[in-house]
Amino acid sequence: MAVPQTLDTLDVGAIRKDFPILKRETQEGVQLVYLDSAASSQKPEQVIHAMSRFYETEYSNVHRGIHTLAEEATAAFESARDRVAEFVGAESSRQIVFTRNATEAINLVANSWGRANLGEGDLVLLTQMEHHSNIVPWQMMASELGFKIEYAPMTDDQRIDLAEYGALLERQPKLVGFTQMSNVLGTINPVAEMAEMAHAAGAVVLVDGAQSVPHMVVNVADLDIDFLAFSAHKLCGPSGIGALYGRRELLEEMPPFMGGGEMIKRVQFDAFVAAELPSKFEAGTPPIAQAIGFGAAVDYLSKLGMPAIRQHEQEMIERALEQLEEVPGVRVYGPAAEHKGGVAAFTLADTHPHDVAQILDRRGIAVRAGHHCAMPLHEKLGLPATTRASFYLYNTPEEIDSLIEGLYAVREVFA
Ligand code: C6P
Repeated sequence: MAVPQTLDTLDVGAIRKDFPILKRETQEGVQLVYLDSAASSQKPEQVIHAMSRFYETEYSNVHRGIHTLAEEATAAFESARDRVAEFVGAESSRQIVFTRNATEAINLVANSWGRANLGEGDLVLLTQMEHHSNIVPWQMMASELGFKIEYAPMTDDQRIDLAEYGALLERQPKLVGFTQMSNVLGTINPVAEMAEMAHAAGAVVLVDGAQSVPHMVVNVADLDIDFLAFSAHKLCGPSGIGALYGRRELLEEMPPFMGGGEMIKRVQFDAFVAAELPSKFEAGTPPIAQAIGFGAAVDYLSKLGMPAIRQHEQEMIERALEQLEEVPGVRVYGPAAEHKGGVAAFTLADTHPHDVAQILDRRGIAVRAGHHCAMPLHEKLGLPATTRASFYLYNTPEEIDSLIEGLYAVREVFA
């Protein structure tokens, strides 16, 4: 299914009916208001049913058996890969490696590409707004291989400082890795421009799409990037599966990441020959039903249209920022709405973010509080923690009103 490029408005009322969990109350008489989709999204019936139908009628291991179920399960599993490839604009589904999540996809690049290409004297360039998943794997490899890591700084309004980024590129990093959308600031980075600059400096480009792929059109060919990491669970799919897109020549040259069944062509007592792509990187039994759910999730989003989803979230964040800024004591982090996805991290005077989240929870409002797996970024902002509300295709303007009322209630408790 092709991703529609036309803008359409979402029928949020109808969409909400697809998500059974949104009907629930968190306590008697307290309706759930789910504002934590940046941590993980909720799942529509279309995904839940695709997975249960698969378990009920087709389930088997894949790529191994020659019986009917094995063949049907393999076809369904590979069809899911085809649809995920199409969703991100990959030329071939061989360039989509199924992983456990975005984190594992980045670890795959750091371990496999990193081990083959990085050493003493080399540089990897990241940014100050990275999630731990795009910092720690590089730190682990750096301590083993001896390369250095630098972090491109941010402007005062918490966007990438492109001048500083350009200056760091003059040091010729071998790889540049950055998030397309910050999970704390909501900042949407100019990926195509950053990738072009990085390529001109001779670097390979890895994009962390964990927060962008669920919310906007992400096309690897248009962006001209080398690697893209993302997770199914943030885009209406199940947990336990994610994907790495890779430029074919790079994936072909990279050594396997993990060893075991499935990733080999031939094994002898003293040697092995690795399988073709993508099996080379998929050791062991894969997350089979999760792949079916992943395929159903990208079908669901494609049918609604990613531009329409982005448009809805843009409207939500504009409204949220306007209203949040009127609550006395609230400070929101990140740039203006036009540069942001549907993520608002904020502090409320000196009330601890955990207290804010706990009081909101009593009103059924689910938000996340803490460092959101971005401790260096919080340190840079001079904050131990923030409270974060994040929006998705099923959220309504009324839910923002509930959040704002909730924050006034928090203020009263701590007055
Ligand atoms: N951020 C959040 O609440 P995994 O856990 O592998 O599916 O995704 C990791 C990841 C990588 N990059 C970014 C920008 C992310 O936001 C995340 C996940 C969640 O913000 C859980 S910590």
